[in-house]
Amino acid sequence: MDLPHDQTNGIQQRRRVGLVYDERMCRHSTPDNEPHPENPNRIRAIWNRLVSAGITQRCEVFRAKEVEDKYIAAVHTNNHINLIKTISSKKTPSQRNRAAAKYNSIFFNEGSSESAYLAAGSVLEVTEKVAKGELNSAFAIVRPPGHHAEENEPMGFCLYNNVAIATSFLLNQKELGINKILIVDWDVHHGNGTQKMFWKDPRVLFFSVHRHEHGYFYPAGDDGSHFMMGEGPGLGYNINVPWENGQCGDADYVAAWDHILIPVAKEFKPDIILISAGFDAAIGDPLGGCRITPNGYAILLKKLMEFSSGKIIMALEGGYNLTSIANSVLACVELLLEDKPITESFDVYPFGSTWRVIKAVREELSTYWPILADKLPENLTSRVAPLVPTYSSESDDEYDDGSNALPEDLQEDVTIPLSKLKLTEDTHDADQVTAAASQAWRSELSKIDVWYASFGSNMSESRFLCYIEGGQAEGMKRPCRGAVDKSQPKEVLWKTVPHRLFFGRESTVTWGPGGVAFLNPESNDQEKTFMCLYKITLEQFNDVLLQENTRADTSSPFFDLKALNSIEYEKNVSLEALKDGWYHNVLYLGKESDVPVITMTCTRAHVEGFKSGKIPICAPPKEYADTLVRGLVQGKQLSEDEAIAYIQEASTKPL
Ligand code: X5A
Ligand code: ZN
Repeated sequence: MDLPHDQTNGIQQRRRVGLVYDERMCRHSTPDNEPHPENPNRIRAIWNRLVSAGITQRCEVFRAKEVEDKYIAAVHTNNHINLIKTISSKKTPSQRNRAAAKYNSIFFNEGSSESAYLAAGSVLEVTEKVAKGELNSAFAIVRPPGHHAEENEPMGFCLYNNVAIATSFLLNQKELGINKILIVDWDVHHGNGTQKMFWKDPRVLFFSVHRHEHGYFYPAGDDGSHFMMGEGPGLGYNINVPWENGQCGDADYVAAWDHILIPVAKEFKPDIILISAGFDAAIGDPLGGCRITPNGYAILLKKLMEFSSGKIIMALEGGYNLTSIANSVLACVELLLEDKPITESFDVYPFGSTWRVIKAVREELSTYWPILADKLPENLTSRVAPLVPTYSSESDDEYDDGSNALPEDLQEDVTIPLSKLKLTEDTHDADQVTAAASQAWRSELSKIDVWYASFGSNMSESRFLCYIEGGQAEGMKRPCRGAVDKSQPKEVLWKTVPHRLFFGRESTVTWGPGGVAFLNPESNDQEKTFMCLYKITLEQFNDVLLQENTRADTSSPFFDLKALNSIEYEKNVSLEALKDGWYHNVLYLGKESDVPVITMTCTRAHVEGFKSGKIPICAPPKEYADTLVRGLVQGKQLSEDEAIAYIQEASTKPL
């Protein structure tokens, strides 16, 4: 036993730390155990690391318990509970696949229901024990994760919102005397589900720091922006720190703590803290592209231990590099056990963009938290680390193997101290230089024109312009962000191509239930598909690609000059960086007045999936079909009746 660490003035001050782990949470997996970053080995790796470090013997270990429906019902709809409850028992594998396809980044198998109930139950159980003082703190090693799950929608690998369920449990058990709860969400992705559940509730201060990329990073959109501050009585009790770029590490996170979270927490005085502890901002993570070290996580945790008499519950969220997550969790649990002193490293400064974000957050929130109104000293914020330009390495790609997430020489050891990171000393304008460098591809590609040929809803000009100017056209359920360069297409023209138009998938976020248009990349002389061509720059084409495939980082183009030059010979180029989007296959359709005509559609492999029935062929929803008809009629290609018949044929004829 490590007695020396546990003694203060000769009195043993053993901290009671709870751990929940249960092999049954490994039963949730992809249908045929297809490779997926959110897989059972994540929690196994963490548990094994704690066992081999001798940590589990120093903690109180619990098996998982299933949560009761009444506690879930405090944050989820009955409809959602029924979906998760019945997904395993009452469905066949193909019914489950079809159900999962309706949601964003969700898979189901026969073990999903049980795992979801155990994950939520585990977090709830240790939360209750910490609240009652039976434990000082706890770590719940659970999966599936929870923070993306919304009231009525599983999302982003999350089924039940574990942390939200535990939080509302505490609020409803009045005898526990918990009136103010701080949720710290340090997963690299925004905690959209949790944010929405406590949006109007001043008893819950929700703080999320995440990679945002101006709304391009998962979960794309504005929910994670720092303007989202809560509403009504909850106004000011929702704090988002949206990083503009990847690569953020210990120095950036410590700065967000020191200059936003900690001063606010001092005012708020939480009775208890729950951490949505994803470790996908860890160095080496394949999805996050950030660089927090295990020691960095320990620093962030230590800074929270001074509140709520150390009552902290950590619940695992994301984190996809097994070594990184195991070492990071180990560092956190060791700190919960010992509260040992940790040295902060000042070898590396935050990025210029980090200070920009922190200043913007402080300014926006200072109305509600006057402590944030003070101006940060110039000598603090002028010291910045340069951002290293990256090439197509940080797309938020579920199946990325992570080999691109770190510079070559850092891939071996994920626990490398900050001092080894090759970041040079401060230069005053380093940030401007590097921010520009990371978007340097834009100016080059802005000089090249292409015809973007549309065959689906983009044939309606007002709908296509949403991808350029931003906005929401008739029938769309969500707005688009638009391109960086918002200039109008230079020309519009129509043509037909010998390719088959068809409709597939069951539902999309923009149009709701129903199929959307695809063009078979294989040509066929019997077919004739109308296409509306927009002359735009290659830069804008890349922004359209990004929006059609909703993901990723913009520090490099996806379809660059090299790709444009080769496509004439290769006919289509399937873009690896966007490979789990539905429109990442760029197809060459010839030239018009010497300018290449390109479109984006699914891959040939997808077409095989549609043919075999693995991916559903599905008629378009009314709003979507109406938009196509509008496009064809306004473009003077067909009369309304002809356009309706054209869509009808494409949606009924077998592939
Ligand atoms: C919990 C978590 C990430 C979802 C990414 C989907 N989810 N591309 O980290
Ligand atoms: Zn995450």
